[in-house]
Amino acid sequence: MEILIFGAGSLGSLLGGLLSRAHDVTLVGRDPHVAAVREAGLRITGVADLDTAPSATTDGTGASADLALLTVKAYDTEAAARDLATGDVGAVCSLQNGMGNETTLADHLDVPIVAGTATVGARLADPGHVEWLGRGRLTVGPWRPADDVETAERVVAALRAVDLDADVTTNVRARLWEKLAINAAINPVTALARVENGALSPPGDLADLATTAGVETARVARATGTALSDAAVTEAIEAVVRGTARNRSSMHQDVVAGRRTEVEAINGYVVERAEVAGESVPVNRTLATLIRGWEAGTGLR
Ligand code: KPL
Repeated sequence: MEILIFGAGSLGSLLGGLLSRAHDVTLVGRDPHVAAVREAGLRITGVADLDTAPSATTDGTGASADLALLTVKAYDTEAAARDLATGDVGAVCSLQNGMGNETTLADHLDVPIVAGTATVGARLADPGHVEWLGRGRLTVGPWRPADDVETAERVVAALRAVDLDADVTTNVRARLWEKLAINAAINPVTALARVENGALSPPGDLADLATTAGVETARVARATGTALSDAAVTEAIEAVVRGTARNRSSMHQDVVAGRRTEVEAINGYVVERAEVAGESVPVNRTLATLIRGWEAGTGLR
């Protein structure tokens, strides 16, 4: 299968490198990482150690592929969708953090849209080198009623062909809310405390804070029509903390690198939806305020 990885950061590069063992993969990303991959290939270390050689480019316009896997930051989805619309892709699958990405894709692209989540731990160690710090799993499903399940099944088959743990769900909205709760819990707490995900293992104050953010998110999910229990969310957060203990969350990586974060698509989204539903989410509100305050103080907003 010809696969375009749109967003060759840590997760995109890891998936692209792994998929290139069985598929024709092109990474779309930024220099100096893209230049390093073109020159010497992409090295993966951690859960597995391997040298891979996907194609790589900084230009995402006019590309053709059977499938585009979207791994750009949530605030770059619109730009990515516009670039993809100038080319010819058979289907698009978002594996991004946060909510709202699929709606943006559907606004710009007339192809099947697959929504998905990834709980894989990954870190870009150096240009051309990605660390795989948590095996994780990928769950994907058709986004709209018109999006056939076969496309999602083809995505899963492509991922499984390189031994990634992947499943199809027919209720991807529930899975997106669960992943939102995981990110709302782990990402801002690890970013603000500057700790690896494993520092949120219970018992402990950081674990309690993260769980409260996750449980608030589950309450908003239920208030807006998605069944998601507090127990399921608490278990899911604990499982991801265990499975990615040595990873720095993407928001932690962003803060350390002085980059804008995905707070609006994560805790910001929870706060916004809570307001509409008349729910109170004080922990998400506080975490969002602190991350926004850091972004403002760093000149990022
Ligand atoms: O999605 C992630 C992220 O860091 O954004 C998790 C799964 C929490 C891994 O760190």
